[in-house]
Amino acid sequence: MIGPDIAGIAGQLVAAADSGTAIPQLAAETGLDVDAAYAVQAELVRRRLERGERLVGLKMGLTSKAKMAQVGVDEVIWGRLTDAMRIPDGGSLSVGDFIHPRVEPEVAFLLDRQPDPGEPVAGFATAVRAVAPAIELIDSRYADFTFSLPDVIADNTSAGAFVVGPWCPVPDGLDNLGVLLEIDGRVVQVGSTAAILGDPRRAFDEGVRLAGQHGVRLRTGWVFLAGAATAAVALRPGAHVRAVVEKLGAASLRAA
Ligand code: 0L1
Ligand code: MG
Repeated sequence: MIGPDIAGIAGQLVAAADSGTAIPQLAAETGLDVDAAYAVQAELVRRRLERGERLVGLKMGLTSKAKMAQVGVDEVIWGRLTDAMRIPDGGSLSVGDFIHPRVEPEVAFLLDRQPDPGEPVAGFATAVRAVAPAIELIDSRYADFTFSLPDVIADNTSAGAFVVGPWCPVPDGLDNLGVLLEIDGRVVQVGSTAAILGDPRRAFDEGVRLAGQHGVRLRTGWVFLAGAATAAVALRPGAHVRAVVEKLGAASLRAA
C-alpha cells in the first residue's frame, strides 16, 4: 500500500510558512496518521536545517486544558525548535512574517545533560540546569487556525518563534506558580504553572518519553518549552508582550 507523500506534505507546509499563506488541512485527504505526521515534521525541520538553521530544543504543545479547549485537540504533542525561531528577550519581531500569530506564556528549561527516555521521573533533577519565563509565538499554517491532531503535529505543532527570559536556578516548587500574560501593560491572561500537566516537570518527562518514541533525544544545552499556562492570544502589530512567572521573573517581546 502506498502511504502519504511525506516529502510533498512537508513541502506544502514549508511553502505556507515561507509565503505567509494559510493552506487547507491535509491529513484527512492524504491519510496522514500520527506517526506519519511526526515523519512530516521531521522532514519539514530537516529542510530548515538544510538552509542553515540549527536545532536548539524541543517544545511541548497542548499541555493545558485551556489550550486543548482552544483548538479542539486533546492530546499532548511535541515539536522542534531551531535557532531561527529564537528572539532575544526584549527583542522584536514582525507580525507580517507570520500568518495569524498568537502568543502564550510558558516555562522554559535549560538542559544540563542528555536525559535517557527510559529513566524515571527523577531524571528532571539532574537533567535540568535552569528555568526561565518564556513566550511562545504559535502560528498555524492552516486556514482559520483549525486542524486535526495529525495536521498540527505535521505543522511542527504551530511553532513560530520563542523568547526565553533570564535563566535562574530551579526553585523548590514549580507546580503552582502564578503566570500572567500582559499586552501593553494590561493583563490579558491569568494562569498557573499547575495548568501545565499539573506540573511543568511532568511535561518534561512526557517530552523526553514521547520524543524518545520517535528516536529523538534531548541534548545538552537545548531549551525545552514545557507548554503554555493559559490560552493563546492574537498578536497585533505594535503590541508589547510580557509573560510573568512568579519567582522566575518576566520575558518580553515587541511586535512590529
Ligand atoms: O504550543 C502549543 O501548545 C501549540 C500546539 C499546537 C496547537 C496550537 O496551535 O494552538
Ligand atoms: Mg506553546
